[in-house]
Amino acid sequence: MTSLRRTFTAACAAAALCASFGALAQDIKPRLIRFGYGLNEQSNQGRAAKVFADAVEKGSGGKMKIRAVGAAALGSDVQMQQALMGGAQEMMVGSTATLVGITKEMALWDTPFLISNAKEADILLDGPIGEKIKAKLQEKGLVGLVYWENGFRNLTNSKRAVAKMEDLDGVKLRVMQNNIYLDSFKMLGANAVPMAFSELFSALETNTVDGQENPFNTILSSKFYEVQKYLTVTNHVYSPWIVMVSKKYWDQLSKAEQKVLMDAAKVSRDFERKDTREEASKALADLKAKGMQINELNVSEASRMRNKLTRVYAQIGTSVGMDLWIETQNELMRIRGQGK
Ligand code: KDG
Repeated sequence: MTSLRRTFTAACAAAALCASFGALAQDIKPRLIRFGYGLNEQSNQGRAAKVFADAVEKGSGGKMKIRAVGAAALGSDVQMQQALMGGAQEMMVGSTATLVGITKEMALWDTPFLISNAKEADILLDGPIGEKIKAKLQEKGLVGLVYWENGFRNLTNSKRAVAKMEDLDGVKLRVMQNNIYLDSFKMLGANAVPMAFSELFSALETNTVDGQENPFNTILSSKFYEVQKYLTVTNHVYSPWIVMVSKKYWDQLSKAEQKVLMDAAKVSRDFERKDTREEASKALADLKAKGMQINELNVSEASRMRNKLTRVYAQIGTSVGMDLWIETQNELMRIRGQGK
């Protein structure tokens, strides 16, 4: 090809690119999007919300703006889910556990001891199984963009160190508003009390409940160490968050605007997982320094708890469907086989 022809071809390509950016830019209108979340601004959830907001503004040339509102100021997870389904709020991030009443397949992520590490979490959640469950939300007026990491959950309480399952007998333990969590901790002997996260600190402070279970990050950022003396490392379940858009709002957006939100969501997901894992790796030492009495279940007690908790597996398999349950078990075997 002559150099003149190459120059002409390059000029056409550049013009086409400019035209497409131009069209893209025209397809992006000035928008203000409310993004609600439940933890405080200083938490891992709050930090990732800011990263998401910055990425949306950058990706839209400043036209689309996110107003991130934390500390459940727009409502609890359940209230925000309703607001998104009704079109009264545009976006949120919250626990998959509180979505089970809307999309029963979300119960997969409540399975005790299902996921053992970050590699398994990322492959399952970002792969076909996580996508399949996310897609189910659309039937209910929600669009799931990405999963963030809440993390591995651990037990705290104000009454005693939990060295064996029987130490949980009679402990009033707050759990998320989710039947698997409720049944699991009743099975362990606790007096499980479903409660929204936004009510939890004051319930612990007033001894309305004795304990709760959450990842180290949340125990730290929500200052539970001020009202909880004992922390028992159980890692009993890997808990995801999910970033969602109201489908009523999503369907009004152009393809270019939807791409801005999805691309920004992926940037925030990668940041959030790295940030959460870095914070979690230091959190135990921080919590000890804050005065918490920390113990780990020994191997025999941990396996007793695991054997007891796996009794909910049949309930979860029925809830999510045996095909999805078996597909998940096979995928985990495949991932674990890779590690050998
Ligand atoms: O809004 C806060 C919740 O999304 C989240 O932290 C859920 O782990 C959770 C809990 O215990 O409520």
